[in-house]
Amino acid sequence: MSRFAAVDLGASSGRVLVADLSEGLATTEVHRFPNGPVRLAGRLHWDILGLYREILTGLRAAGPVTSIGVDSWAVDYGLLDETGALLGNPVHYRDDRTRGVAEQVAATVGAEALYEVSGLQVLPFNTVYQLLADRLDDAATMLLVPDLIAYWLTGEIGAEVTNASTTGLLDVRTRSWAVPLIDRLGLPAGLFPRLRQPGEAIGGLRRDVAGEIGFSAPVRAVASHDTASAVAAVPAAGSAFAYISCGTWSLAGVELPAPVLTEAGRAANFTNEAGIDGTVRYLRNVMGLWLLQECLRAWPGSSLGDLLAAAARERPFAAVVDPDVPAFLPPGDMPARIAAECRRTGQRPPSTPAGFVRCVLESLALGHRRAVRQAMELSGREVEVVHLVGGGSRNELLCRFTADACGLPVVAGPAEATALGNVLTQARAAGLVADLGAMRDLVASTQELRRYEPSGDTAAWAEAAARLT
Ligand code: LFR
Repeated sequence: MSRFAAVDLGASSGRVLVADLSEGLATTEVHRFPNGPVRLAGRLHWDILGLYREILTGLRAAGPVTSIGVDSWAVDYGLLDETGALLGNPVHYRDDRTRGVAEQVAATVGAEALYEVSGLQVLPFNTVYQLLADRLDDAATMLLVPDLIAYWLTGEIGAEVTNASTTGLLDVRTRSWAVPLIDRLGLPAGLFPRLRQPGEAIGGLRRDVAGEIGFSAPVRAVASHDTASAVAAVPAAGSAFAYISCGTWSLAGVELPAPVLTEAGRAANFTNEAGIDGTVRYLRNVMGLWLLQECLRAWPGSSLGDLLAAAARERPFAAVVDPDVPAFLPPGDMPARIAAECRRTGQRPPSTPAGFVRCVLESLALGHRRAVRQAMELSGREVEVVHLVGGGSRNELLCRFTADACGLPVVAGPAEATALGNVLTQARAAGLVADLGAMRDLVASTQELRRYEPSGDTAAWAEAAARLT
């Protein structure tokens, strides 16, 4: 058997994809479903049971497979009580319950001390800050979202390591739970289950689950942090590449053999997340297509295709903003916030949706430029090409702007890099693919990719970049 199923949950949509490796890498998306926050009693949640139901629907549509892998966005979790029952509904990372927690921890434990151990960038929603804001009285186990889904599918408890590296509680050097740090923060070390490696078998489907979907199959750990799976499927040859995994977020950086834990990297908020095979994903979070998604939500009935076509005709650099200003993080009226940021920086805000879309795409490209350049400088890694993968690779204007802004060729695609990384990790464990290099070669030779050469208009982009600081 050479069919594998990937369950891939993104922050705005989920999908179940089946890949057949009997000849090349043929993929079918058998089910896609929306994902979004549910505001309940003033708190932003995920609809975790709704997602679970959609996953079962997708697996039923997939039919018999060799194995199943689950990945999702990072940092968010469910708490189990000692009987294994879910305590409460997982909270969305864009909820504001962690306001001020990172600052408190920095004041008590020290931001440097945290970075020294975990190598993780400070984002207000890192698991560590969420746990400190949470009620843990009845909690026996903390499971990150893919681990929670795998638990519901198999009954087996564990913590996959690439995603565990986004908690802020994993030792980046040893890749084990940072127990002294966990103790020092006053968190119960017992919450954190045994770590699993990508490729490791998790267990067979529970009998009732198999009954519901119509077949049984083993569930295998993959790089369960979606970004780690996406990076595993970057169609790069060699090591002189940067990547941008561009979806709701843009995760931009380089792949390294070891963490970089310098003060300069910490100051630039660069993160050392665990990649497949002991690699380090040295990257920065850029606000990503969230800016565009939230603008579209403010303009009901608008067509993205029409807006992009109109944005291409707008005047270049009429207004650009730093895409990473914290005000853009929570859900809300994005055009109004962008307009406020334009005014704050002495620029006239766009006056039409097309103007806003132009502003968002140029601003994102500038965010990509900054992150790719910093990744190169801080790590010393040479970069000849930028691989832009994920849903954003379908956005031609964004790809073109990114090539121009970075002054580097951009190879765009595959859009489903995360799901491909997921299935390829399973296929490798089944002995169908040799190693990470072979996984990437297979993506490069089977998936449709587009190449964008930089226009050479570097002066205009440099001038616009200067407006961000
Ligand atoms: C991308 C991602 C990022 C993480 C953010 C929040 O989907 O996983 O890597 O920083 O979502 O979990």
